[in-house]
Amino acid sequence: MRGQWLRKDLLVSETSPHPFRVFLVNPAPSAERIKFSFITPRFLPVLAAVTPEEDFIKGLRLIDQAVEPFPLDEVQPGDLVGIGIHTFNALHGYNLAAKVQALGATIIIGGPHVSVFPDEAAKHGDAVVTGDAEVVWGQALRDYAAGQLQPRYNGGRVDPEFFSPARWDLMTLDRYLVASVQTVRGCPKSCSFCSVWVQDGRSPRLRTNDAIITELKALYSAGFRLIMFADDNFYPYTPQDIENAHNEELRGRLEAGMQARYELLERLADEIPSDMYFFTQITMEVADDPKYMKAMKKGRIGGALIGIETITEEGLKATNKGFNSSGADLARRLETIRKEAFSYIMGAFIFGIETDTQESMDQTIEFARDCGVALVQFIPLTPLPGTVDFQMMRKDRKALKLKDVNYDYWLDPDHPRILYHHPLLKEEEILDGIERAWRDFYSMTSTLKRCLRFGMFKDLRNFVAYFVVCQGMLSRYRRYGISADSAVRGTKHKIANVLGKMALSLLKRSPEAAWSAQGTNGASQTHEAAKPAAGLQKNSPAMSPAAVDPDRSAESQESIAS
Ligand code: B12
Ligand code: SF4
Repeated sequence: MRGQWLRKDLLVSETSPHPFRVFLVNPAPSAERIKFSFITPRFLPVLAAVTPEEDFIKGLRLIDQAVEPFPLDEVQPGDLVGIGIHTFNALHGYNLAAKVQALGATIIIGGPHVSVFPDEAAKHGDAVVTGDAEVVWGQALRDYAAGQLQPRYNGGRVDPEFFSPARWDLMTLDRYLVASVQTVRGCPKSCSFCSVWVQDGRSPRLRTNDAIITELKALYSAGFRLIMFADDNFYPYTPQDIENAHNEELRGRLEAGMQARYELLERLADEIPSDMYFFTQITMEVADDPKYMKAMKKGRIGGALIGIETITEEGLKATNKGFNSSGADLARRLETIRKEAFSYIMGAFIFGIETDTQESMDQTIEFARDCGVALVQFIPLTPLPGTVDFQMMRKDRKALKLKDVNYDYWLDPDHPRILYHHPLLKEEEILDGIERAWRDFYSMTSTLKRCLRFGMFKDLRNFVAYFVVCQGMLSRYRRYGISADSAVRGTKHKIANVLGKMALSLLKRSPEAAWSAQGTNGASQTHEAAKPAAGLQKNSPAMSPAAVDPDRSAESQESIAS
């Protein structure tokens, strides 16, 4: 009921849509804010790009709470606030929704968590959007303007031609080290702890290469030199997948998909300036595909997150990850990738798999230290909503026994990091294993040894950058893994901010005057009525914070990088 009288007042008839402002927000804890973030939350500029350019939208503002506070004092009755949540920031999103609703604004909630629990999200917002929002977002806004907002919108899985470029001109880009660009959605695998294949599907949807290249050029002009391809799996089909295709039509489709990948990698090499590098997420199967590895190297894919998860055969079986290797073959594959494809592997490991033991954790720590990966993350196995693990644990059909079967841990800010009883390990042992693993890998000694092994001392800038990133990983991501920064708690601010500034100054360039050379009006990287650079879609008017709060505008112009 909150705020309803205000909306009733404002919602007019279908024929005369009421004007309103749109805020889009990536919620994050506000208490321990750090002023920089590793990666841009892509949904913000993507939704901005598909926000219709209609007179009833008075302004559009993007807020990433990981790097800036939400401007509650600017919200007016009748405004519309879109909140995007994944499981780990759902609670922050719901809390923000309550505050904003009390001010008379209307709330629409979307994001991966909503697609799994629309009923839960519906309790906190006026409407929820499940699935991809590229198509339904505009509809929801039009409905709202006409006073006919529906409680549910299902965006489904849109075809790749609807994947939208992002409105980077509306983001405060000097806060981010890396920009995220999506090239594919979906993954053909079916790992038990992952919700990607359930939500995004097992048929990879490839974005067009033209759209990708145009967006990369614009980001280059904005100063980015590192891009994350925010893909579930950058290697959509293996030669085996193509060989095993059960009919010609499917085989043709998969082959065309791979052809498009090769063309993309070729174009990265030919059309994107050679000091821009890319990293992504990929399966280790690529080690057995020399042609693709060569193409990745040429396309300057400098690194990728590889889900190693576990070094044991039983662990791979328990997670339905049989396409990974264990033992000597695992070491061989990683080394092949490092030599043939890209130097920087980020190995992602999980502790707490039902077959894990004290011994296997110790061996994993040792393996990680010696296997030639440049970065690691160790996280506890956590049953994510929408995964097979979640379903099985809730039905008590797994060796890991939930402490409380109906406990919605994401709604509890103090939930334990280990949510189950493990058959072979105590909770403290798993947590201790994780802590030791991070500290071992990122200790000064291990880091310097890796620098020596990879010959990093030859290039001072490279060495310093790597060292800073390693220390940043330890201080910022030790407890919750590498993240969108939207769920991180307990990080030491000052250290993280200093390291963030150093990393930004080492790895980014000032936005070129080329924003204007690329056909813009030369507006700087503030929200201030910036026109999109080439490849950035022209759209709804950006709200100028300067118009509402001069102090904030000054803050947004202060360049962390400089
Ligand atoms: C790239 C990526 C990362 C990167 C970068 C994250 C970033 N800042 O972008 C890295 C590696 C850092 C990362 C980390 C993590 N990630 Co991640 N990540 C992704 C990935 C592959 C792509 C994200 C992306 O940019 N998508 C592109 C945008 C456009 O899509 P989108 O965000 O889903 O938004 C669309 C819709 O959801 C919807 N929508 C979203 N918000 C809103 C809001 C409104 C109002 C509306 C209407 C619609 C809407 O519209 C958008 C357009 O269609 C996704 C999987 C995926 N395919 O999305 C996983 C994913 C988001 N990550 C996930 C997880 C679990 C994590 C980690 C917790 C893993 C870990 N333990 O380390 C961390 C931590 C996250 C955190 N704490 O903040 C899960 C979340 C699952 C869940 N139930 O919430 C996903 C879905 C993958 C999975 N395993 O299932 N991730
Ligand atoms: S963990 Fe990786 S390989 Fe497995 S289903 Fe998820 S995205 Fe695909």
